Amino acid sequence: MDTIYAEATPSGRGGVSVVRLSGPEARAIGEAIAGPLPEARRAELRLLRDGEQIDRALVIRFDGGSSFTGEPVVEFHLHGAPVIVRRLERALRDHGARIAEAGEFTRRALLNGSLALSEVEALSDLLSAESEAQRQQAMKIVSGDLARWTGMLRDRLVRAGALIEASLDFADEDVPEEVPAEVFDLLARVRQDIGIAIAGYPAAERLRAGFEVAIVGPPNAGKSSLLNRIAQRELALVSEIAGTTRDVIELHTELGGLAVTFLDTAGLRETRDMVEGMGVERARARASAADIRVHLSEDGQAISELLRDGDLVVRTKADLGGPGVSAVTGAGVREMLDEIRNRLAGQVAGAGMITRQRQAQALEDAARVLDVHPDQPAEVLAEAVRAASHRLGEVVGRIAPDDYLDEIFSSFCIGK
Ligand SMILES: Nc1nc2c(ncn2[C@@H]2O[C@H](COP(=O)(O)OP(=O)(O)O)[C@@H](O)[C@H]2O)c(=O)[nH]1
Ligand SMILES: [Mg+2]
Repeated sequence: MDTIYAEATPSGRGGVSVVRLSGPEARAIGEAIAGPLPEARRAELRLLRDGEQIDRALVIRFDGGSSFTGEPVVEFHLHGAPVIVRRLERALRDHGARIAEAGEFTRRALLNGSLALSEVEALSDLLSAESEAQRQQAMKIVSGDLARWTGMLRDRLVRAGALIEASLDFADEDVPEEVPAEVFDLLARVRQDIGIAIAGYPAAERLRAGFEVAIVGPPNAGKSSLLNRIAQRELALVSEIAGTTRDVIELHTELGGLAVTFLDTAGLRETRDMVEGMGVERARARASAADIRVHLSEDGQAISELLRDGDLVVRTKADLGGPGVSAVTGAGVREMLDEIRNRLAGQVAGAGMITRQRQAQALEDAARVLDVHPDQPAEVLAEAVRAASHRLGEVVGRIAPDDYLDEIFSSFCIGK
């Protein structure tokens, strides 16, 4: 196993730059550059040298088993300047370390069992979180809630397994011992909890992915103007000519803690213009896939072919008289956004900790193998309990196919 290094802080000038060194030679290389290292997990100032003086830096040593990667790690907290970082990195290379790949520290943490697969997945979500709700959701898993929950279910299975084994041990050849009722009670409770968790998956997945809200309506309703009002800048072209908007224009934003993408779409109408027609088709497709549609018009009519439960029907150009919103004055826009936010929050109210298909699948498998008839022989029950426990272990997981890991780590940066 190579000893790897990378700058853990963003490169550039700052208060401090942290360079992390991890691997079997970390301690030896650290000592060659910093002299005797401080006690584990204690920060001390050292003069770093490599033929010449490099920097005075805080040095922290972590031993294998109690570091982020699970390997011996040395961290150097340098003065924050790229030239200092580059000079130290050269010294590390000269002592045999190599630069880490993107996500390689985390990959080692997974390999060495100091992070579970679900924690790595959540870490990737945390790093790409754009909203408060996404951050909170990822943080729950990073802090181990999912691992604790599956651990609790597995404890129940262990207890059930022990009860089954005991009944097997005492079974008389002729009179098979009854499997105690507590076993079926335990298994039923595990299946029930799994059912609840799976039911919360679609909502949690949507929270993780973020929401789409499409603004639809006839040409010239003021859709692009409303998008610009929400964006507080001129994102979309506005004109009094019908058919101005053709592509779908996206505004990524955070709405009361939720990640929301607003879509401005081409006005829906029959058209002979081929390009506008393509825009209309695109508008229909994106709008019907969105989580909510805002039907915008001057007369308060919805586009009936796209109207679904939970959509908003909004009158606009209220500044010209009548109720509704106005993109010109901004009247009513705040209230409309609050309403959208509440409806989206309502859609994810039951969000649980299961955020990925992979986890939901493992849970479904566990529930399925536990679905055994009480009349089955004790050996069959015991095997079902073992198999279910194994599936539950996969939810949190240590191993995963390489291509799955490659995909996850591709979103990490070097130094993570
Ligand atoms: N008075 C008034 N005019 C508006 C409002 N919103 C849009 N408009 C005007 O309506 C026309 C069409 O606007 P636009 O945003 O391009 O509509 P779209 O085709 O639905 O995207 C433009 O001339 C806008 O200036 C509004 O709230 N009040
Ligand atoms: Mg438009």
